[in-house]
Amino acid sequence: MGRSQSKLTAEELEDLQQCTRFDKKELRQWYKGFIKDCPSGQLDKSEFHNIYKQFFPFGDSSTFADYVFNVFDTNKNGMIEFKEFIVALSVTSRGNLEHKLRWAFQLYDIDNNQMITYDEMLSIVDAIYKMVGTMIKLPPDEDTPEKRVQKIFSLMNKQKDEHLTFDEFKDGSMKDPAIVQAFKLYDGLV
Ligand SMILES: [Ca+2]
Ligand SMILES: [Ca+2]
Ligand SMILES: [Ca+2]
Repeated sequence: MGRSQSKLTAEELEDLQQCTRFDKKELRQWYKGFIKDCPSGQLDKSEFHNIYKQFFPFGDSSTFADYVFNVFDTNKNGMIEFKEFIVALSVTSRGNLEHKLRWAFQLYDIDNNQMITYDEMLSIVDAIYKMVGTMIKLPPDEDTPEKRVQKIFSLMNKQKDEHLTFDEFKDGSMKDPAIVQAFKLYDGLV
């Protein structure tokens, strides 16, 4: 769906309905809004940055926005097409907890090898702190990205190796609402 068009075709609607939890009416509305903001039919990185800037005008959201962008951009062509946008939106707004956690896992798993390393988690948390750090007050044992990641990572890392698997990430997230909370941060953004 790289080309620009004012309306979705019947086949496209059918396909999108299969891939999301939106009905046709909602899909048409989202499409209308998407095309209004992105007449080319694609959302590029700088437009994506601008969305985050509106929500976090005092922090630096660009790094975090880049990581989120990469999760949206499933075909890795450097653009977010409507289908990518609406599928991600469906997961983050209407997916069940497992789906949401899978999505969050992809965000943290920067190199996409199905494992989260300490460094990957630190990169994401660091980006979140840069974006919101001055807006929220954190407990002393979590007031730097390093402290927070050390805490969360060791909490989740049941199998004491160098990385988190999805199961570790899932179990840990269910036990520590703080992770799901961090994840909610962008839940409301898209
Ligand atoms: Ca894409
Ligand atoms: Ca990884
Ligand atoms: Ca592990």
